[in-house]
Amino acid sequence: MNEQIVQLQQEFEEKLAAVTAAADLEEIRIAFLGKNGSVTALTKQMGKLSPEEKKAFGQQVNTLKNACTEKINAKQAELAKAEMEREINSMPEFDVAVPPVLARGSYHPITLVQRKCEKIFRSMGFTVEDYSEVVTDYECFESLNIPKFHPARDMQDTYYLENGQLLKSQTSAAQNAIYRKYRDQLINEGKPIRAIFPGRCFRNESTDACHENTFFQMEGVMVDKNISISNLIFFMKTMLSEVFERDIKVRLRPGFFPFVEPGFELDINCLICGGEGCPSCKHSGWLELCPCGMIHPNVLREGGIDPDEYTGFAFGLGLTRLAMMKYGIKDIRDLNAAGLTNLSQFTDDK
Ligand code: FA5
Repeated sequence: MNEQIVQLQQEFEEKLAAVTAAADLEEIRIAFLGKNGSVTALTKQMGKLSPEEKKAFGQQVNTLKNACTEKINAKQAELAKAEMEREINSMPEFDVAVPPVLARGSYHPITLVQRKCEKIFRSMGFTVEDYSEVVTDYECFESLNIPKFHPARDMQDTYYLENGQLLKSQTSAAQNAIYRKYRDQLINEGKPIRAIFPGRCFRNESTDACHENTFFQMEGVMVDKNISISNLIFFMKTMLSEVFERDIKVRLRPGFFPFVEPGFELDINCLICGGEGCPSCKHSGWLELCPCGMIHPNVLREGGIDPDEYTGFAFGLGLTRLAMMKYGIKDIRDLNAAGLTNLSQFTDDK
């Protein structure tokens, strides 16, 4: 082998063996294999050689070049591995048995209010029902005495699916199914129907401080012989005094809903402004909270119940608004905004 090549190889080996950092390795690469490096310089000598010498010399230079490249790459991998081991060894000990220091989760204010209402109504013999968010036109409107083209539909425009189903605009959409589920017990065993069904509702709505396009209601129905408006008022008063744990000013005024007759609007004195008027109550001092009324005979009949024999009441509590009043939340939109700092302040109220 050419003596110059042998010497260069030895020099390279010695320098490489002394390398302990990636930066030094790069210096060696440039010094030997770079544009002006010593191995590259060897190729420039080839012009002076005869064709035979050139061939042999060229092969030796190439072998040296490849060997240097391989050794540099291997050294690079070795240094990276050593660096990673150093990092791992310098990490603090990790004890999997130590519990993580994380903030405690909390229930959403609507969940808290819903659970509270469920507890109150359960204690009065009501069952708690679950119902789909996607319903048919029949469930949401037709069965509730709201035929097609009835103007009452205008206030409950909602989101329609291509198959004609819709996202329910009111929890009343479950009424028909509840009557059908329990009517045999009512008729054959004399057990009154007492059910509540909380759920998410959807409306095509211009949002403001007290209107959202997605909100919660809680429907309640009671059907038996001789149910009257006094029963309705009793249950509404009991529910409100237990939810708020103090006296609340309420007012009952006539209201129209095709599925009740007579129908009422139950408003509560706005607890955000104390009745003086603010954006949360549309500056009226009162907040529409719980429309209600005596179930319309057509609706009972549609549910398979004879309205000449049975009567009942129904109400549609605005759960989201109830949560606003209970916790002093001024803008309904904060409840859907997923601001965990705001929402988590209700943690301790189980
Ligand atoms: C209804 O939805 C009737 N189904 C209620 C009912 C049931 C009446 C049974 C009679 C018998 P209304 O559209 O008014 O009614 O809504 C009921 C309550 O839901 C309102 O009082 C209000 O508290 C709440 N609510 C209605 N729309 C919204 C909205 N966009 N954002 C937040 N809460 C709403």
